[in-house]
Parts: sequence; C-alpha cells; structure tokens
Amino acid sequence: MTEQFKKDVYTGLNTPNKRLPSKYFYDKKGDALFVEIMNLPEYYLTRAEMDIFENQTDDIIKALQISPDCYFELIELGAGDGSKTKKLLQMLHQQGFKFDYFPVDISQNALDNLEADLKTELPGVSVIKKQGDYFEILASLKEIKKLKVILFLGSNIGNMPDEVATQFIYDLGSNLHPGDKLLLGADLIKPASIVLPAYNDSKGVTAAFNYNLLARINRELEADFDITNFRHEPEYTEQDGIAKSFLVSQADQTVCIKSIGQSFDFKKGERIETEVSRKYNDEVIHKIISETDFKISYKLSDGKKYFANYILER
Ligand code: AVJ
Repeated sequence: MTEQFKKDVYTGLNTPNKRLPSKYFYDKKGDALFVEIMNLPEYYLTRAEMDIFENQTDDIIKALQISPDCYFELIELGAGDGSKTKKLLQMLHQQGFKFDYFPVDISQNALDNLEADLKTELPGVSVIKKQGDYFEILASLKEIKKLKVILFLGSNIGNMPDEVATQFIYDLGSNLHPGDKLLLGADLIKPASIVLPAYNDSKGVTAAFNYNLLARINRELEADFDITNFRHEPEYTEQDGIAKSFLVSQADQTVCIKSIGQSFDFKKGERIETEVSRKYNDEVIHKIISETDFKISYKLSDGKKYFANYILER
C-alpha cells in the first residue's frame, strides 16, 4: 500500500499539471470526514440516492428481475456505511428472497462497522465481508455460478474519466456471466448553483477532506506540507458536467517528501488536482455502456431528478 502510495504521489507531483489520486482521501480520518460530508445540507447526492432506495425499493427489485427461487449474490463495491443498501436488504429479506450480501471495501474499518450494524439491524441477512481490490474479489467469486447483482452506488464512477469508467465497467462485465446485473448510481448534470456548494460547503468539511490528503502525505510519507499554505478550490462547468477539486498553493514554496527523497516546488497560484466528480446524462451513460458488454434495462431517479440509478444487464 505505502509503496503504491509513494509511486502515485511521485508520478502525480512530477507532471506539469500536478495531481494526486482521489482514492487516497480515504484513510481513517478521511472516512470520518466523508461520513460528515454525506450529512451536509449542501451534499445532495446521498439524500437523492437515498430517496430512490427508500421510495422505489420495490421498483428496484422488480427491475432487477430476480426469480424468487433463485439464490443470488448481492455484491456491493465500496459499501461504506451501507445506509442506502440497508433499505434494499430489508425489502429483499422481507419479500423472501434468498441471497448473500458481500460488502466489498478497501477500508477494513468501514466493513467491520457495517457488519456489526447489520448484525443488530438485519440479523436474518447473510453478510460476508470482503476487504480488498474490487477485481481480485470479483475474480475470486467468478467461479461461483450463482446469479450476481453488483451495486456500485453513490456516483463513485464519477471519480473516473470516461475512458477509465468505460474500461472499469467492461472489466466488471468480464468478471460476470450473462444475465448478471449491475446497479449503477450516477449523479446527473445540473446547474453550478447546486453542484458547486456540494463541493464547497459552508462548514468547510469538504475543504478539510481535501486538506487531509496533504496531511496524510505528511503522516505516511514523512512530508512537510504546510497545509495552511494551500486553499481548497472546486470548479464546475455545467456544459461538460465535470466537477473538479484543487488545492491551490498560496505562495511560492518548496515541500520535501522524505520517503520519496525529493523536494517539490509550488508557484503561488499553482494547483494540484485532487478529484474529478463527473456528472452524467443519458447520452453520456449510453455512450459509456455501449462500449461494454452491458445493456441498460431500467433507469430510476429521485423526485428532484438530481440522481439516477441505472440497471444494467450483462
Ligand atoms: C464518493 C466520489 C461520489 O465525488 O461526490 C465528496 C467524493 N468528494 N465530496 C463525490 C466527494 C468531495 C464523492 N464520491
């Protein structure tokens, strides 16, 4: 883990347009900040998807077209705290469906909490937690010839540029069998007046989330980033539907990353790109899916049309 982290930081900071991969937001501190983000009034994404999972649970289940006598596997990639999934688990259980729930996450901490939670809230549901890399885990489950339903929620796909997202979904498909399903959560393109505050909340939680990336590099790679010398800056244009987050250097400064054995210069105003959060419409989703082995079979969205869950069939 640390070796890969070092490598990614090294590569990202040695390119002319400096960037750091957003996956490194999620250490223990980052996990906690992200939970806080999901509860912010400005962060509409979680509430919008929750609206779908709460009010259209039955439609989701119908659209998945699972036959009631078929024992299936429900696999969630990046399960986090599982708050939306619980609604689905509860309804599936109540309707007598037979399944194992496999929450997959890189954070062991998040998985342990989720398992403990489900044990008390939904004791009848079989939970098999899997910590690690999505594709290694899917490959290890490929041998099991049961129907699989994959959940990839929260618009986590939005952290990937379209070509990467296409490859990702294609690779998911190659670890599945015909008839398997993918439930994909996608934040929809909407005006900047709604999107920008979601990435620049008034309490500064999102800023703290962004700064934690530098703090983590300080902690884990023995660096000396002066975090007060960087400012959180989000950017979004409705026209292309892409939100980005940056850390902007507030001065000419040099930062030493000891475990990499290199210093990095930052000019005043120079930016480090830390995250891409793509927003979608049907056209973009159709284009991505058309280059994979999936077909779109259904779309659900919340009352405000902020968010969509697409049901794809392999
Ligand atoms: C978890 C990737 C969907 O991009 O909206 C929240 C992460 N970053 N606030 C997003 C995030 C800043 C989030 N995703």
